[in-house]
Amino acid sequence: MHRKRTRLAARAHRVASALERRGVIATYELQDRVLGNRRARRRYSQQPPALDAPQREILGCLRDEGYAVVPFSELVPDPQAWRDLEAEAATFVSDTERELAREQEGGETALRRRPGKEFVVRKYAYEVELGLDDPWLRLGLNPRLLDIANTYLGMWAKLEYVDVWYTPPVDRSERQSSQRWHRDFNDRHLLKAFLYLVDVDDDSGPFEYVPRSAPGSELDHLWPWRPLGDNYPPEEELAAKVEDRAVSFTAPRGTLIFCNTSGFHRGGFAVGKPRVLATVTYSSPASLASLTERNFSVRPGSVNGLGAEQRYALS
Ligand SMILES: O=C(O)CCC(=O)C(=O)O
Repeated sequence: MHRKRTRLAARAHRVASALERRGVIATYELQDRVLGNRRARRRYSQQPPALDAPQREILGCLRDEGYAVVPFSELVPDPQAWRDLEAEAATFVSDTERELAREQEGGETALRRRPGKEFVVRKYAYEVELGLDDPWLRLGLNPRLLDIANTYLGMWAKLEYVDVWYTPPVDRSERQSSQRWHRDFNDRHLLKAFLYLVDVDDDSGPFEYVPRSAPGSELDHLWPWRPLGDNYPPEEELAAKVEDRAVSFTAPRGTLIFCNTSGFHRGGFAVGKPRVLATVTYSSPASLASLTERNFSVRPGSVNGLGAEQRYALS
């Protein structure tokens, strides 16, 4: 009797999970085709931003290859903006290294990590409240970046994730989770920006990408992106098909990489030196309505004085 109830409960759980899955997929598609994304596309087409030459060049690379690389100071030619980020980064690095040392000695620490991706120490991880005094939030809202995101996505984007990552070097062991080739689950309309805060070479786990693998590009038929799809194909099979085309972003600190990470990418396999970067994610309203959750909330009153696109990105 007990076994029978247990079997029934397991079956009910499976059925409920399958229904929930179908609900999430249906919500995503509906939001993409009819609801949120349609409205976001309309907002964009009513007021498309005027891009200057460096922004247009980045956009061209993104459209052709799915990624673009630029020195931050070329896109944001305000020396104070970079100095502020550098100073914040230095504090994050020294706090993190002190806590990592304490952890090694077996002490309690305030280090933030996400389950399943413990090899990265994050400044924020989840559930943090940010105001406009936060330089990393300001980075994501900077119109120099946001206008590129909106134009690339063809809609007013949502800012979904803001964080700074410290990836300590590990022994040469097996790659785990996002150190392996994958497509991000977040959205088919996706743009991430990674700002290197240290020099990144082969030993510090550079970001890597397979050009033209984003949805709608030449290689989108390889384990194609689907909402809640299987986004980690067998590593060797994928590598055999595309690894000779992959780009590895070894680059000096201050390098900004834009990338549509619904194409194949991996990184953070630091084996000799730590890697430190800031990252922001732009996605569509459909993603936030179904597949993802923003990692921050906005301090009340913070949006006063922002432009319409910036307020939308935070809404
Ligand atoms: O850490 C990296 O370089 C890869 C990051 C990644 O996979 C992601 O942000 O989706």
